[in-house]
Amino acid sequence: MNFEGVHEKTVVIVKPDGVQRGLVGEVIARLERKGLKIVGLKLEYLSEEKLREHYAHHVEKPFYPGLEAFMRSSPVAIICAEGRKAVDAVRLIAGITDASGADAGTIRGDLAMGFANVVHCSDSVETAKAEVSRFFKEEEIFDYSKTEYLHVYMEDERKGVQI
Ligand code: 3AN
Repeated sequence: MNFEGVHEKTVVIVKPDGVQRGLVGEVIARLERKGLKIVGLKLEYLSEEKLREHYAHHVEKPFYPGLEAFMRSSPVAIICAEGRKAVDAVRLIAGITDASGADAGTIRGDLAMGFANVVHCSDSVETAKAEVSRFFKEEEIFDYSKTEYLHVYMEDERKGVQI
């Protein structure tokens, strides 16, 4: 079986608000129902160093100390999901950053009210590659066949043909 076209990876982090509100299963269920394959999954307390690297674009912002404290207030659930155009697909499922205005039907639109917005997800293919390396060791990413893919994708999509 050739699943080349469906190997794009993205990282989803269920943030402390999501973990504390018992939404880990809800997030995973939404990813799975979409047809994404979970290839990495764990709980972790994020370190100050890792957060500074992850939120490098926000470190100088006035809200950063609060963001860091929030992100360290509980373990987070870190998920690596795989599929065709997975980065964009998950961004659509997540919804926009300020959850109060996120579309209904998205994780943030359905489950959050502001910047405590349940999930982080990679924002580009390039960022996703960096985040997979930042959050997962090589042996924590599982390469396995998912028979469901035979029904989630057309044959050409599984082969990586651009359509
Ligand atoms: P996203 O998580 O949608 O990719 P980013 O990377 O701009 O958005 O923001 C990362 C996190 O920083 C957000 N999820 C949110 O928790 C926090 N954040 C972003 N902008 C603000 C803001 N203006 N005020 C407070 N927190 C913010």
